[in-house]
Amino acid sequence: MQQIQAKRRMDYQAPDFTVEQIDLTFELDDHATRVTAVSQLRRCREGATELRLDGEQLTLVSVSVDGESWPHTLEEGQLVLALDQAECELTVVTELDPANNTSLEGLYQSGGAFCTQCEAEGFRRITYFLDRPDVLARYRTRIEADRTRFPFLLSNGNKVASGHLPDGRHFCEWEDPFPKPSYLFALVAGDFDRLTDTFTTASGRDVALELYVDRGNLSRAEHAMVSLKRAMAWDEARFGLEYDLDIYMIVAVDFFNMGAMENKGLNIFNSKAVLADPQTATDDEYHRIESIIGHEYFHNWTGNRVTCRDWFQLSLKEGLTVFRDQEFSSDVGSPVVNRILAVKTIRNHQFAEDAGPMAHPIRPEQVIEMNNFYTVTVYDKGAEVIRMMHTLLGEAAFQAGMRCYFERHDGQAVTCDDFVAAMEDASGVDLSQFRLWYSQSGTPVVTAQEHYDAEQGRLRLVLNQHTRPTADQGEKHPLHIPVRIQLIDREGRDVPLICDGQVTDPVLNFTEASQEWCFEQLPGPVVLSLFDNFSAPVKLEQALERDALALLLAHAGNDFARWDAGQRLLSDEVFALAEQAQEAVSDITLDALRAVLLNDQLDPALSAQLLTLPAEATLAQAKGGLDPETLHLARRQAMEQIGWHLEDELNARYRQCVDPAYRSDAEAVGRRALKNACLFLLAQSGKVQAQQLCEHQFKTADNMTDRLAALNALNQAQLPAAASAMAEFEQQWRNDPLVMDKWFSQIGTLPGGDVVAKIRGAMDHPAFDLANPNRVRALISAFAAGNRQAFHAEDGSGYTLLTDILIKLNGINPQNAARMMTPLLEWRDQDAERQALMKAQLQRLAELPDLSRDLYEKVSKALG
Ligand code: B3K
Ligand code: ZN
Repeated sequence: MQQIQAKRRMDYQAPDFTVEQIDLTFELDDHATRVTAVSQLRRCREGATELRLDGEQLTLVSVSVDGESWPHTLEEGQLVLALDQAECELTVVTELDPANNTSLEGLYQSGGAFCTQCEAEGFRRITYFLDRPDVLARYRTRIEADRTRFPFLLSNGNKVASGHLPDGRHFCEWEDPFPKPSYLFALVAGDFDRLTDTFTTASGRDVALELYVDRGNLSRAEHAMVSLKRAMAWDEARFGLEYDLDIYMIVAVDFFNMGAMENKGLNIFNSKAVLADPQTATDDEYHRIESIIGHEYFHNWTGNRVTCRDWFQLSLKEGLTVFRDQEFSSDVGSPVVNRILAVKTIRNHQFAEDAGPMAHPIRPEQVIEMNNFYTVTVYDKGAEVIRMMHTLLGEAAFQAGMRCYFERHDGQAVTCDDFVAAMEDASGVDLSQFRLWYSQSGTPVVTAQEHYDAEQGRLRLVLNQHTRPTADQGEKHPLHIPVRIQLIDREGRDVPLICDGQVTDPVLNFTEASQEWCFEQLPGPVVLSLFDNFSAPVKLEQALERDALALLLAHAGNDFARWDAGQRLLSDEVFALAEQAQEAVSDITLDALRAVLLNDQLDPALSAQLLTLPAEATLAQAKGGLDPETLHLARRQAMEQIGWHLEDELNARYRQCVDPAYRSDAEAVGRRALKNACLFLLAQSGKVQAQQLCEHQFKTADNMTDRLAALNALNQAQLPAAASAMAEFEQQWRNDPLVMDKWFSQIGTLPGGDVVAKIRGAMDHPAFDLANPNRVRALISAFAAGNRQAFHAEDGSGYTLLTDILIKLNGINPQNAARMMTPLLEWRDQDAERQALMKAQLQRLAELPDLSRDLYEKVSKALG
């Protein structure tokens, strides 16, 4: 492996030159697209004499300054010019080959249409440019293309001109009045169906809304449009933020590396994050679409109007925008279910990242390939950090902080520190220690000790915090951790929090390595619930007996705390089974679950979550040292017993939740979730009646949620009817790749021994395409990240399979390859034999002659 130098946050320097205006002309052609970029340059540092422009995978045609051909050199990909004027006009002409661009960065083709992806550093694959987020320019874009193949020519901003050209071609010109960094540039050219609508902003401006989808898909675009309007209204109501252009466009494409991209006025979406109808998309997908549509829309202010100074500040826009999209989902849906989903992401994926070789703070210190840092840490832990500030400040002061942030920084490229300063200044809350969350990686472990004094009616609570050294950082300091707590008595009644004779705030400010609190005037023994609503992204070690957990599950005032107690109870059962400390799930837990099933006052969506066991990855994070096979079998055993013992209650609840016909409202969604959670546990019992119920639901379902849930229940319980159901599903959907992704994922997550062979077989299916990230992730990531038992098979076949695919993808789409390799990085969690097998595969990657920067960064860290 050759060495590649990392870029460091501390080395930031403001640019010597900036671009105030850029006029782009695209003469679109499959293999020879010509791009003419005319930039108005201004020198920002007195005495600067050299202009260095980023460029990758470009054919340079010409360079001129103020109309004259200009001498230049190419050094390590950069275009270097000597320049000593304070202002000038630079013209660069480049040629591109979009049809052969499989990396899906820069300008490429998706199903015959042209589209772009420029974040983080893709604009440099379009022209030589100051491709950095602190260079903000006004863009004018002219697109020329064949009129028949590409009737729609789109770019950022407002359309200002269009017309015919010779040879069956036409053109459009777009102007974006808002200065923006190059990563927000977008272009689309293609033939689409278009769904149009309008939105009137709070101040009375009409905005045209346009959603472009592949021909024939119009009926699957409604939900995205409804979601967009909902998001626009929500951002006005909750954050006081209005849309700022006359048009907002969304284009759905099939080949896309992530969910979507917030380009100014022209979002480009993965079709998976747009298209939905009840026959083809599940309730979870409807929810995800609404959340991604919201997320990209919210970026218009948090990301676009105020952007990042440099890429180390990525969480400035991503953490904040995830927080905003979570709040949106929560305000328009179920707060507790949305909180649960967010917490699962942290416990399932982010804790693992923090414990592995790619550990980094939410504001990373060094980066080799920026695309590797669009992580659960930057995004989701970043959102938790914003949420903690929200908890410490309260909604009103937090919103005052947001207003201060926009007043100070609208139109600028700023840092995470600027954001925290605005919050601090607007609220008067001291966030100096809190800032450490931006620079310190790792998951704090908080240990709780409780000392109850019955005579005095007092509880002394001692909290200790400790963050273990991480791969990137040896020394750790105590963090400012908000701890939301609650006390209940043995009858489940809320107990007031009294310290020093005063009723105290339920959020404790935990700032030292060890700290204590004393709660007085207690009516008797109490149960203490810590980190209600997951008030901080930490691991908690608190010895609570099962009966105390069951009490919290039944009575905690905070719904999240109920779920969390239930998850701890269930985890405890799985661990005891895995360690053979017990042979059967305890009655306490069975009774607690029975009570959930019998309680028809509970929101069914919450009941469904209460009945779902923690994922294997979450269990593995909570307790190291169990081999994946043992853990998998113990979890299965727990579910089998629950299904067996609670059969009657599960069946009864199932029947209560059956709706006569499909409905899409939240209540119906909740009932479907509960019904399918019951079905899953029933199937795990392995009983014949359960199999019949699954089969019946599979055959008669009038929507994809129910159909897929039945299929999944059959597969996960390895019931004999699974095979024919899989065949039937494939028959029905073989020509619809987005639906086939569900089928591929079912194969990827199959339990049992021969899944690797089945995956290799599925790769030969006509719907499979290694160049399409959706297909690859549906099959391969479902396996590597979601099927621990098979991925970690003792013979190493899972590791080999993933590596075989990574080797192929390294040459096709390095960004996707790097994202998919994560499960292979975490070899330290495994036993010695598995470690050796995993490292051997990492070594195979390391020896690739053309190892991409994306994979290099991860492989070298994993082996380092
Ligand atoms: N900002 C984009 C992500 C771009 C990823 C580049 N590898 C989507 C989002 O977070 O909204
Ligand atoms: Zn984002």
